[in-house]
Amino acid sequence: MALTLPPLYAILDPDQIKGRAVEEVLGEMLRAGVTMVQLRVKSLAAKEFLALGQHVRQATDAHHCRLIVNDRVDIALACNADGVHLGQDDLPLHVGRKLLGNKIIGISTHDIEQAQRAESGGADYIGFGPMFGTTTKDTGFTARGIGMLQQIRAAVNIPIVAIGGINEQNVAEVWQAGADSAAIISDILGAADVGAKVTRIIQQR
Ligand code: TZP
Ligand code: MG
Repeated sequence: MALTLPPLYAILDPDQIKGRAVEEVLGEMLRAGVTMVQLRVKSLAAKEFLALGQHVRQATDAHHCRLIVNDRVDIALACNADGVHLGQDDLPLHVGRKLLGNKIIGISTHDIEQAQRAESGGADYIGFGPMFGTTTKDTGFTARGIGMLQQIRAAVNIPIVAIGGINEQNVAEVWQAGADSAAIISDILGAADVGAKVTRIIQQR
């Protein structure tokens, strides 16, 4: 069955949380109504990544929130996540599908060709970006912008998660251009009041 994504796809990345416990920030997001969380971990050993994934799974389950694990099919399976998000250099989509069955698989894309390849290969959604300038990740790509997002929208039918430099101020524009969902890291994790930030974003949809 086709996947329906919520307007906000919140990304939980421990490296982007300063001076607070990851668990506490996650709790604020969930209480504010986040229903899809991606766990993005770039600097933990597999054992710690798994332990965090298991904790995040418990907390998200308690709030009926979906959990997607970034990069790692093994960790997604081990913590019973709803799916995985794979980049162009991660395990290929067909291998992820073989291992994950009908769990959710999202694929990062940066142009129309990648987007169409992900769709024809059976991805459940695509990530598309970087939409705007961002310092959270050195993507190696220039900002794609609203015009290119509209072209991607016209080129594929599966849900689109826009990512990169999206914040409370520009999120409405991204939805308007055809993104089903907006993935946000720094604008949420860096907010003084994470719950209030999430609420202000969700309320715009
Ligand atoms: N992929 C493309 S841009 C990006 C990722 C992971 C970073 C998005 O972070 P932010 O802080 O929402 O710009
Ligand atoms: Mg990746």
